[in-house]
Amino acid sequence: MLTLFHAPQSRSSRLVWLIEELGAEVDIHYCDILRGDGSGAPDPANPHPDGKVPALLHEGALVTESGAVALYLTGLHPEAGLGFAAGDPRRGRLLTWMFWASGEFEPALWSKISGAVEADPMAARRYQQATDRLIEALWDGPWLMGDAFTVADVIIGSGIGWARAHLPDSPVIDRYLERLAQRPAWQRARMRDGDPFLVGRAA
Ligand SMILES: N[C@@H](CCC(=O)N[C@@H](CS)C(=O)NCC(=O)O)C(=O)O
Repeated sequence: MLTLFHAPQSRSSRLVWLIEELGAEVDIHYCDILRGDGSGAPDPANPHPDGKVPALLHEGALVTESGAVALYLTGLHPEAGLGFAAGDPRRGRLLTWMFWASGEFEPALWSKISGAVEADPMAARRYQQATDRLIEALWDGPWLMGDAFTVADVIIGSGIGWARAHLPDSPVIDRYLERLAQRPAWQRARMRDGDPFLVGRAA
């Protein structure tokens, strides 16, 4: 049995999307978190050691960190084709994108949001490198790894969507977001992201 601890409109939303892409059977435990504006509070039922989301429980085993949760779920569903098995020559590139997302891309975005890019030349360089790499990779498309839609598109694509205003003007990025938004799993995930009780009432 798999349970995802998820807070609407947070970093765990991308895992809800991934679950839809994979067709995975995962219970979603909707929980509260402490938000950036000071609202909310950690949910005592959430097993994440810092009270954050996402957290995944699989038969009692805990997985945290978005990239780890995403690769874990993808590995459980090879039939969905969102990852590559060990030995596949494309796997190295996929893992590179996954670790680039948390090691380079997210820090670069935060340094733009915080204003560090304007104040610190190294932060500016890092931001430039990250955005250049992204646009170059998406130039041919349709996905980060060409014709293969992968778990990296879910993780990085959701980050792009969230931080679009902090990325350069680029039709390449905009067209990529449009393609992502056309995916049925993305549309289903948007409905599932919020509290199911509230979504049910709205429908
Ligand atoms: N590196 C972590 C970051 C997780 C994270 O910061 N999640 C936020 C939601 S976007 C959270 O749960 N914040 C609550 C808190 O800081 O207590 C990951 O990607 O899994």
